[in-house]
Amino acid sequence: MKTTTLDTIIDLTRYPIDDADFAQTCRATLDTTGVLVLPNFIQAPALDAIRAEAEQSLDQAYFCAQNHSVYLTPHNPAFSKDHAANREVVSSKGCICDDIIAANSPLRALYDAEMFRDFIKDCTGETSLHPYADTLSSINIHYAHRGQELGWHFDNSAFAITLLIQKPEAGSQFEYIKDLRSSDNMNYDGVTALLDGATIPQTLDMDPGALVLFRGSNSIHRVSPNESDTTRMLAVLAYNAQPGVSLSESARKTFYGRLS
Ligand SMILES: O=C(O)CCC(=O)C(=O)O
Ligand SMILES: [Fe+2]
Repeated sequence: MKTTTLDTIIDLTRYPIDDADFAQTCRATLDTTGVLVLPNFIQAPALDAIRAEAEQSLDQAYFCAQNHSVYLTPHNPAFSKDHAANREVVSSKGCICDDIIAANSPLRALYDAEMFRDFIKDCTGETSLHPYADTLSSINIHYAHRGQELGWHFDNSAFAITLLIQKPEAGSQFEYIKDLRSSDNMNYDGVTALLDGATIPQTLDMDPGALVLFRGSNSIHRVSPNESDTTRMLAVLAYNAQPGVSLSESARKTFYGRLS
């Protein structure tokens, strides 16, 4: 499928992303709730093309599983192994990188479109957004087969942009607690209660074609294990506030299995 104009990818009638009032409404939602979900943001034919590309590229995905703390920090010897700072959760997924995404993919057209980037700036308050300097990190597609999950974590980045491509029949629920921590309060007790199952998180409903903006640096979140034989497929669009930034070599090695 050849997609060159943005209106073949985004439903611009329902979502006039270049309209200042619309963008302000989106920003207010993101600011108050920590998340913005735009259902059916992607037009059906473009979503079909993205799903076909994701399916065709699956055999090139790098699958890995990691144990990590919810804070994504190394073991802290000041605390015990069972302390919230050190307790380990598991994340297991597959990933294909930007260099696998086709030049004519609707994902790339969307990622590169100035109108879309301006909308993301309007929503997040960022003044400039740039692609990654490395060849792998700007557009990724994540895969989760049966049993695979993303463990509880706080993001390192201020916000994330995702696009659900395919949804399993069961499991793979996006769960979160808004502002469980703040920049100056790790809230170990709150994290312990969640990991012990004493706190019930909120669930975010999303269907294929939805655009999701999520502020995850203080809002803990996870994607529960896929409980079906339909693979969860999700595109992640990543920008930087500064030009010329590469994802760290250690992160590329860990998540992509290669540096370039
Ligand atoms: O898979 C998702 O919906 C969320 C992904 C996520 O939280 C992350 O990549 O940090
Ligand atoms: Fe995350």
